[in-house]
Amino acid sequence: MNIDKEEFQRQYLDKVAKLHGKPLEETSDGERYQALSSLIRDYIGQRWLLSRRRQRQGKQVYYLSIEFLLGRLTDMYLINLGLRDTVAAAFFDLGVDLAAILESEEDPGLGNGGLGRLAACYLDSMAAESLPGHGCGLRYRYGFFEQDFVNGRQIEVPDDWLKTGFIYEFRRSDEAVEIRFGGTVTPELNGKLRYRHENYESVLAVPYDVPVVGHLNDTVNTLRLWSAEPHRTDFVCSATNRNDCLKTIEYKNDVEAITSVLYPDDSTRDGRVLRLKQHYFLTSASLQAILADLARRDIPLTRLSDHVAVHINDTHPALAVPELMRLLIDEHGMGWDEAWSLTVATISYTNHTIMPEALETWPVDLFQALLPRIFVIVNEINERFCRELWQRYPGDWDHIRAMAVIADGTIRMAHLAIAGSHSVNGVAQLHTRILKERVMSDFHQFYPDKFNNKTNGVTHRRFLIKANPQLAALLGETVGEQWVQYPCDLLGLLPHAADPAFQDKLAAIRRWHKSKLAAQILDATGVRIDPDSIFDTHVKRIHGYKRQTLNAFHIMHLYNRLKADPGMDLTPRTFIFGGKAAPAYRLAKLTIRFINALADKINRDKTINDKIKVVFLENYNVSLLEKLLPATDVSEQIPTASREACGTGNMKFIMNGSVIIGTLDGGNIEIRNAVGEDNIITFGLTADEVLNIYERGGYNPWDIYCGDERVKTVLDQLVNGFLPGGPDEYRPIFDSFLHHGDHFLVLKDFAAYVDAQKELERRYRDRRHWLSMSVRNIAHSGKFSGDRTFTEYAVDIWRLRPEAPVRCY
Ligand code: 26Y
Repeated sequence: MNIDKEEFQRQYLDKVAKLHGKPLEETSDGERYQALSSLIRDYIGQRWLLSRRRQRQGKQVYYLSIEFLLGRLTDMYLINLGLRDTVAAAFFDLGVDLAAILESEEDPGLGNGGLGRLAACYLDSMAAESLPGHGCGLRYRYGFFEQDFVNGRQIEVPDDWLKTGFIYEFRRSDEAVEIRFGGTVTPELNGKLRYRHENYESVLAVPYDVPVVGHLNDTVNTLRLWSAEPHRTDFVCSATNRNDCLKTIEYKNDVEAITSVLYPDDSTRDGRVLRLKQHYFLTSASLQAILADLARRDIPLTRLSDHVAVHINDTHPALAVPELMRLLIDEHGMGWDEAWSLTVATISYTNHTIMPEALETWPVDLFQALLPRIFVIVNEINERFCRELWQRYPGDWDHIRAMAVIADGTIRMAHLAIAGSHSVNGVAQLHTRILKERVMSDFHQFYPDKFNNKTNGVTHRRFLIKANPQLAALLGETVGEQWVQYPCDLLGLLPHAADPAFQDKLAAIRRWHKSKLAAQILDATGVRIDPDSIFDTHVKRIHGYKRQTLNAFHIMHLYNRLKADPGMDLTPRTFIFGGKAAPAYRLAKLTIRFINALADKINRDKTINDKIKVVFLENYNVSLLEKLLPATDVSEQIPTASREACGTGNMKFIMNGSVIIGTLDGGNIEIRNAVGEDNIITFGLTADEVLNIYERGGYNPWDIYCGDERVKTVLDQLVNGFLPGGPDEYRPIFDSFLHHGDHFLVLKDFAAYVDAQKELERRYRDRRHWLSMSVRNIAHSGKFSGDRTFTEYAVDIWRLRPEAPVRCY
C-alpha cells in the first residue's frame, strides 16, 4: 500500500479523535490499539472487495478445518500491506511505543496445535501466492483454554478472546444458512428416491468473515468462521406460557453451545454429541455457502469440481462427503452416481496423525440419532463400497470388514474420507510411507493413486519477518530482498556460513533477543536466567509421545552430575519449556507439575552456581512462540520415532538459526537431508525399530532400569522425596515407565539422548562452528516454506495453476 508517514499520522490521529474523543496523549495502549486496528480494517475493506471481484472466474479452494490457530493479526496485516516500516516510523515520531500497542491485541487461539497452526500458515501462503483459497472454520466463543499455574499445576481458565470484540471480523447475517439436527427421515417414493426430514431441530449458522491479506499483492482472501445462533426466540418468551419460555431458553443454550468451545469434553455422551454437532455444523454450513456462491457465479452444478476444491484438514470435516451428497441429491435432484463422482472429484483429505486414539470413530446409534439423513447416506456409501471390495476380494470377509466404513457398530471417519475423496496425503515422507505401508495399507493397495505426500511447510512471514525483524533485515542485505518471495534464495547464505563478520552479526541479533527474553522471563516468573547460557527450548503440546519427560530426565541427570562434581566443566544452560496439556489427560498434567517441581528444586539450589536453570512458561501460544524463536539456540524435537507425523515447530526454529536436537521422525528427517547431518544432532531409535518393538508387544523397561545406574537414580528420584511435592505425587509417572511398559520408549532412548546432548555441548563450545551450523539451518529453511507446500497442493491435488509457482524446488 502506498501511504507516507505524514499521511498515516494524519489518518491515525483523526481515527483516535473519532473513536475516543480525546487527544493521543490521554489514550491507553488499548485505545491506541483500537484506533490502529480500525484504520487497518478500513484499508483492507476496499482491497477485499476488488480482490473478490477479480477472483470470480477462477477455481476456488476451500480449506475446511476445525482449528485455525491464527495468532495476532495486526502486525501481520501491516507486514503484508507493506506498511510496517511506515507505521513504525510514524509512531516513533509521535512518541508512541508500537510494540506495546501490539501487545494489547488478544491472540485468537481457535486451535490447539500443529494442525490448526498449519491451517493458518496455508491461508497466509495461499494469499501470498495470489490464489483464491479460503478457510472455513468455527467461531468459538472461547478459544483453547488459557493455562495458569497454581503450585506448579495447570489450571484451565476460559479464554474469553471476544470480550472486547474482534475488530477484524465482518458479520454477514444475510448469508446465514440453516442446519438441521435430529428428527426423523422417511423415504418418499415418487419416481426418484427422496427423503422427508421432519421434527428436526433447526439452527442458524451465521458467517463472520476475516480477511486474509496477501503479502505485497492485491489478493485478499477470506477466512469464514461460522457461529451457531438460535432462530428468533424473543417472541416465545413474551408469550404467557412459562413452559414454552423455559424450553426456548434451553434451545437457545443448546444452540449456542455448538460454537462455544473447541474440542468439548468427550468423556460424556453429551460431550460427544456436541463434537459431532460441531463437525456437521461446520461442514454443512460451509458446503451450503460454497454451492450458493457457485450459483451466484452462474456455474452449473455439474461443473462443480472444475470450479471448486474442498480440502478437509484431518477427518473432523469428513462429513463433507455425505453432506455434499445430500445437497446434490436432495436439494438439487442429482442421481447418486453423478453426485458421487462429483463429490470424489471435489474433495481431498489430509491425514495428520497415525496415533490410534486420534483416528476418529462414531457409534452408529449416536450418529444416526443426531444426523438421520446423513446416516442413510453413509450407510449407502458403505454398502456400495463393500460391494466394490467384494468384486476385488470375493469371499474375503476379514479384509472387507477391516476396510468397511461402518463395522462393529462404529463409523470410521478416516475410511469415509479416503473412499469419498480423490486424494489422501500424509504430511511428511516418513508419515506417508507409514500410512501406505502400515496404517492404511489396505486402502493403499485398493487405491494406489490416491495416496501422496505433501511435507508440511510454514510461513517465513510470521515466524521470521514478524518474529525476528532484525534477522530478516540481515538476510535481505545478504541475499537480496527477493528471499521473501522466494525463500529458497536463502541458499545464498551458504557462502557466508563460515564468514566471521556475518556470524558475528547473527550472534549479536540472537544475543539481543536472548537478553530481551531473559527480562521477560524474570518479569513473568521471577527466575533470573543468564542470556549467555545456552537457551534450550522445548515447546509444544504436552504429550507422552513428544517426550517432555526425556528432556526432564536428562536435566535431572545433569543436575545429579553437578551435585556429585560441583566443579564440573559445563556450559551454562537454560532449559525452557512451554505447552498445554489436554484437561482430561492426567499424566500430561502431572508432567507439567513434575517439570515445575524440578525447576523449583534446581533454580533454588545455590550450590550449582546457576549452571542450569529450568523454566516452564505459562500459557504457551503463538505469541509466546514468536518471542522464543529468535532467542533459542537449541530446539528440542524428540518424539518417539514414527509418532510425530511431521512437526512444524522444527521448521520455525531452523529458519531462526536454532540447531535441532532431535529424533529421526517426521519432518526432522527431511530437515536433516536438507541441512546435512553435520548441522543437526540426531539420536535414538528409528521409526522402523520402534514399529518393530510395538509389533513384538513392547519391551521390558526393567532391563534398562536395572542396567543403567543413571536411569535408576533419576526414576527413583521421582518417588523418594527428592522433588518438592512429596514422594507419592509423581508415582503415576514412575509407574507409567516401569509398570505400564514405557510405551513411548523414553528409557530406551535415554542413553543415546545423553550422548547427543554431550555432542551438542561439544559443538556449542566451538563458537565459530556452532554459528556456521546456525547459518546453514537458516539457509536451508526455504524448502520448508508453506508457499512451497501449498504450491504442491495447488498443482497436484487441487489442479490450480499458480501465477508464479514457487521456484527452485
Ligand atoms: C481426537 C481428535 C478429536 C483430534 C483432535 C486434534 C485428532 C487430532 C488432533 C490434532 C492433530 C494434530 O495437531 N496433528 C499434528 O498436525 C501437524 C500438522 O500436520 C503435524 O505437524 C504434527 O506432527 C501432528 O501431530
